[in-house]
Amino acid sequence: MAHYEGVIDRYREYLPVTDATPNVAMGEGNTPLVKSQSIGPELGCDLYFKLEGMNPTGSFKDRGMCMAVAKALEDGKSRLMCASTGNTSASASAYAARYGMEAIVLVPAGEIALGKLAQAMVYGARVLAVRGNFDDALEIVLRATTEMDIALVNSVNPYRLQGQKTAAFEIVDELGDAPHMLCIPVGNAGNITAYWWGFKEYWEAELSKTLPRMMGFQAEGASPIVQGKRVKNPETIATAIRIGNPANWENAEDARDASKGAISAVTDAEIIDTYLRLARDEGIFCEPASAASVAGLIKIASQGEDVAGQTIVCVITGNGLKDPSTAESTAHVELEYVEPKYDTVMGLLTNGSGRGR
Ligand code: AN7
Repeated sequence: MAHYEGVIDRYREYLPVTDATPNVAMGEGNTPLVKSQSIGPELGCDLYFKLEGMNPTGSFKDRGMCMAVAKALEDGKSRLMCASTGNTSASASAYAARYGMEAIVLVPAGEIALGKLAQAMVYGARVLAVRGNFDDALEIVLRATTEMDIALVNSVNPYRLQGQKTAAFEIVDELGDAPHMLCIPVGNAGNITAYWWGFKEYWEAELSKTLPRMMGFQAEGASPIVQGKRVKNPETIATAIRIGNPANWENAEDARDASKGAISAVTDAEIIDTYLRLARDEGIFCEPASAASVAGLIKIASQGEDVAGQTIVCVITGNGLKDPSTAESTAHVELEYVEPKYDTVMGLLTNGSGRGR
């Protein structure tokens, strides 16, 4: 079997690389496609989870970041910059560290999950905590990177989406064809765009027979595409997708319309229910934003969307370990403090009914 260090060497022929493009890699991609054993059977469909939290920095962002950093290096850049709800900054910081670049990341102050902030700090990025939201930060970054010689690595950088489309290739390579539906959370709408491009490219190359319907899900309090208008003060517990003015808005509408899909909203309560269910019934600990894809599928099925017998892939975009605060505040598990004595522990186990669930 061939050894690949990442998505650039594995899918080289489909990516905008030249002999001058360095192979920027630390094991991105090649993520597991795991079959659902509770939710899928309940809905009567063949449901798979694409576990993007298995990427090197714990989210799908690495697939596109390696590509963006490779092109920045090829272009002679020594600094990179992004605005981020957390995962993009973690990924950018990691690749910058590995390839000797300086990373400057702008994050919404107080609205980024602890694990993501920890990553940017430990990787050695310069972290600017903006007293505003993601949309404010992105506006500043877009302007700064046109005025200074700094590589912009948000998903408006076209190389990001080129790298991210490899996730669609992996799904088709593994299933032998595209699924009927792809369910995916939508924030800046880069990922839904990238997957659609990937599926189309394989289909045009006759590597798949069909195209999937692209089913995107936004959090209700941050659902500009669903509402058809910019959301000034986006709010959701899923901070990764707390975005009111998505950078890839039109591309996402194209993906939705061309694939006969839909972009709809799920509430925070639905997100958290599914977040806990994924962990407790499937063994999958994802971050809240990622649970939106599955919450959305459950919701549309309950509203009459016919999913029976279909092959469906839900993209689990990020690892649950990123957001320990949400885990603690939603799991409602009380620790049972106990003296370090065998008899006391045994007493608890034989008397008690077991708490937690
Ligand atoms: C776990 O890191 O926008 O629709 O700045 O972290 O492509 O934006 C993250 C987005 C879904 C939405 N799931 O993807 C950022 C950022 C997780 C995410 C999304 C994000 P896009």
